[in-house]
Amino acid sequence: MQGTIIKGIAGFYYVRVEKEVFECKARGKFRKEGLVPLIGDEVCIEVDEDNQDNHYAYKQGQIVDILPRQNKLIRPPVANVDQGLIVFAVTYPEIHLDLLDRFLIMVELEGIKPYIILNKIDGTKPETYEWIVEGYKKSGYDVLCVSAKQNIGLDEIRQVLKDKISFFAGPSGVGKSTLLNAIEPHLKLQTGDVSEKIKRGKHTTRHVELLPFSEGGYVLDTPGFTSLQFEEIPENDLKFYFPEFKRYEGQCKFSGCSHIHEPKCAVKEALERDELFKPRYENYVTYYNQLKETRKW
Ligand SMILES: Nc1nc2c(ncn2[C@@H]2O[C@H](COP(=O)(O)OP(=O)(O)OP(=O)(O)O)[C@@H](O)[C@H]2O)c(=O)[nH]1
Ligand SMILES: [Mg+2]
Ligand SMILES: [Zn+2]
Repeated sequence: MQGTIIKGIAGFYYVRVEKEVFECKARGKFRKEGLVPLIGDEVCIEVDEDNQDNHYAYKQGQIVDILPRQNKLIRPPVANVDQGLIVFAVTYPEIHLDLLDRFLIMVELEGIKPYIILNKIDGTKPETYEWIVEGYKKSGYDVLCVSAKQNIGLDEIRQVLKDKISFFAGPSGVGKSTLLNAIEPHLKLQTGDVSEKIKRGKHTTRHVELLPFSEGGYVLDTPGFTSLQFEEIPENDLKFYFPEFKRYEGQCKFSGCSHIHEPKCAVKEALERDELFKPRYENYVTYYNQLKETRKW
């Protein structure tokens, strides 16, 4: 039988085959091959024969094969997703554009469609966050401003989620679980106070799980993250993960232009004309230099 891994707990993988969920162990051969099953993996399972009169809540089985993956993320650890909703709060915790840009690169690297969700717009003046919305829209991203508390923008999110496999990611306390609860009240995901999270250094969401979305598709809640590293990208490839640079492809004087120090660079000229979002360009330069340094070491 073929199914999808919807969650993993303590060495068990929960595989959904149509409406039924099987509790499975992975065959030893995967460990030998250095292959770890991921949430979202399409797998072939063999159901144990002595399932008839067992006392477990789930039927037991074995994962015997993992089908080729469309994509794979390390954070959150998940395979075969269509899109990522990157959630930040316009108030508290404060938005770190560095973290947002790093996350966008990770998602672009895997060819996953990103959406930027700015939550907690209730009680915050648009002037304080509009420049971010403008900046990312200018960069070609879809940005949705929402409030889980006051049910603003939730229908737009529902439309985005319909029939797709989507994950919610972002720092701890931005309201990922609260948003999912507002969209799907039956989920009853645990949420927590931001100051408590910071004080105790604890994230409320502790594991990743694929949850069926009532209008079709799946959603994944994930634990918050505070930093992201991407060491494996050659610095000269970094530009490919900034979609806004594509508009100027072939227009720089030098082929293979890094858009940093070369003369007659179309990207730098566009920056002068205010066609690009400056904080993102600056992050590009920072990451480029970091990647170059890392490679040298
Ligand atoms: N004012 C306001 N507060 C919100 C909103 N959405 C969430 N919160 C609050 O933000 C806090 C954190 O919410 P969570 O949903 O636990 O955040 P999370 O992103 O899931 O955090 P982790 O699971 O730790 O990664 C809670 O106190 C929520 O009540 C919103 O739209 N407006
Ligand atoms: Mg959460
Ligand atoms: Zn250039």
